[in-house]
Amino acid sequence: MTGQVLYGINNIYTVEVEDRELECRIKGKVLNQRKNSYNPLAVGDFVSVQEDEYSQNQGWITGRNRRSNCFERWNKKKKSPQIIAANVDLFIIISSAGSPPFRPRFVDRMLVCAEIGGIQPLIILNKYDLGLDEQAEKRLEYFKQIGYEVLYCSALSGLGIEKLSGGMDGKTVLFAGQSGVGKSSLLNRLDPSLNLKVGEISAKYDRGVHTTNYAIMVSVKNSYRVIDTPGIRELYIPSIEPGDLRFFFKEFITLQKECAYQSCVHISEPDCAVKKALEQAKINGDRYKAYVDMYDDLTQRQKNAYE
Ligand SMILES: Nc1nc2c(ncn2[C@@H]2O[C@H](COP(=O)(O)OP(=O)(O)OP(=O)(O)O)[C@@H](O)[C@H]2O)c(=O)[nH]1
Ligand SMILES: [Mg+2]
Ligand SMILES: [Zn+2]
Repeated sequence: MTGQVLYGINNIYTVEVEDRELECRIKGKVLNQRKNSYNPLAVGDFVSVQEDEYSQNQGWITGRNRRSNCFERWNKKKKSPQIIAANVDLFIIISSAGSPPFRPRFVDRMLVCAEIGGIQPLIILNKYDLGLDEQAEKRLEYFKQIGYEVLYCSALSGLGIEKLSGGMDGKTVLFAGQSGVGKSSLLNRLDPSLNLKVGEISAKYDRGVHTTNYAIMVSVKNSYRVIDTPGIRELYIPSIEPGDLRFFFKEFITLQKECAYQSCVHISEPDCAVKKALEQAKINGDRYKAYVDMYDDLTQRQKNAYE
């Protein structure tokens, strides 16, 4: 039988098989691993399962199907890739206008993860009821300008909820972002019967308290599925070649044909069309800085790996 992983806690995976949920463990070392990842399975994975003969609603996972896509991050502590979710149609990057403050560079990193994973992204600015400063507004406008969809929402007032709901119809959707931005609150607003746990905002640090502690796929009103995930503290992009990072910045793609060197990474090369566009303020300076930060991080990571 084939099923889909709904969630996993301590190596026990709840797998949906037809209209049942089986509690499964992995049988032996059967999962063919592409690379030495931190977790063998992720929410959304399609797996082969064998029902246990002796106990009800329990089973064994004997294999994993190939993923159509996935959201992968670099786990710095474990020095290995970590797959957060697999086989999703839409990657919703959730940010907030305040509490915690809007962090555009976090969004930049998430966008790169979505692009690397091959998943269509959508940016949500939640807590719009708290108001938004001009600088943040401009940065969001820039995301739109380079071709990303941005949706202003408020789980509190209901702003944007209908539009969000409509855009998810028939899809499997990933909700990801920092702790406290309102991922679970938005889901509860979409379907109050979900009754997901919602946390406070730490007054001292002005950020969430990591309320959701494992990723879980839920069905919403029989029309779409959402994977709610724990807040991400620090996001490091997957370990790609530093020279490939430029391909995951939408606005560089057309420009870079005009760079003097085909291999130009737009940092210190002469006659660089991206740098020129940056000087003319056609490229957002803060987003360019996010690019350089990620590039430096990847280079450093590669260096560490050889040491
Ligand atoms: N003002 C305002 N507060 C909101 C809104 N959405 C959520 N909140 C509040 O933000 C806090 C955190 O919400 P959660 O839904 O737990 O956030 P989360 O993103 O799921 O956080 P983690 O599970 O920790 O990753 C709660 O106190 C919510 O009431 C909103 O649109 N406006
Ligand atoms: Mg949550
Ligand atoms: Zn260049």
